[in-house]
Amino acid sequence: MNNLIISPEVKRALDENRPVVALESTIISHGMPYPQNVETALKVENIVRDNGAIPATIAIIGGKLTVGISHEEIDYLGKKGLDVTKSSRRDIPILVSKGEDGATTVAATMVIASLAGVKIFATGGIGGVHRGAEVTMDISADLEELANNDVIVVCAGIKSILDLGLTLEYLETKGVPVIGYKTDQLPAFYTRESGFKLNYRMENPMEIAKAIKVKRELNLKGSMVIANPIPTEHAMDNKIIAKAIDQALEEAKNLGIEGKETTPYLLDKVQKITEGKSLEANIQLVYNNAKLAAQIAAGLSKI
Ligand code: PSU
Ligand code: MN
Repeated sequence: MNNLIISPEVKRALDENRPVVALESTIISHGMPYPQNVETALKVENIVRDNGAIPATIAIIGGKLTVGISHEEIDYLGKKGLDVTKSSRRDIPILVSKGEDGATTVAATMVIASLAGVKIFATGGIGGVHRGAEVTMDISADLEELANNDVIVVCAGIKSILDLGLTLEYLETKGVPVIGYKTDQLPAFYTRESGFKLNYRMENPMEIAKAIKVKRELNLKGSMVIANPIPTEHAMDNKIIAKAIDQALEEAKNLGIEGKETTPYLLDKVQKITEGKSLEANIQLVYNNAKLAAQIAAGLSKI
């Protein structure tokens, strides 16, 4: 397929069945401010390497679905920020046909990772069912992708800008297991606990790799969400973050923010309200997820 470009390093690793970890690019353009976004994206790649896997940051560059973008391209997307098109599954054919750039969400990154044959993907948080979705119907395309695409996603749970309970229900309906890594609870991104109990808990990367292998052998469609709590030393105070999120939601409502602008607006607002504390937590949890994803990928290539 001539619209898919896989970097030589990633291609070689895939051909040799060595571990590869996919990384998204909306988190770079829309999830964090410059220059922290670029610094984080580059460090995440190093963490993946330090843990025995090859990083494959994914984006649409000049209409090409690119797996393993260069450091210059990471810098370009980070600087361009909100001016890059945030692209989910629906945006892919349009951007490719027009030859434009796109920063890929969890959903679009899974689509492209799957085309390239990358099996594991690390990010910060997934999209989900928004609060008030019973009226707005705002449900992230990430969830439908998790239902249908077998790329495994490692994240720090679900951010409470969303309705965590409804998001878990959606995943249950679609047959997507949510596995707590060394936890019984769904982590809530900035905090380790949400009060929502998970059905499955696993203690090491190999245990997770084995479950992934079985899922693939049985040809069960859909993903698995590996929910990895933020390290204790970086977790935020429950009350502070809950208050910031409520305030951000209120302001979004007053401004009439909707559609694909909602998630980036809320992320930015929460960062501003917490004066950067939530940004630091966000960065640390992404590092933590990159490490676990690399370990799972390494485990998977051994069995
Ligand atoms: N949640 C985060 N950080 C992020 C995102 C979500 O904590 O950067 C981004 C991801 O790229 C995710 C997207 O796929 O937002 C979801 O957007 P929407 O809700 O519009 O589907
Ligand atoms: Mn939405």
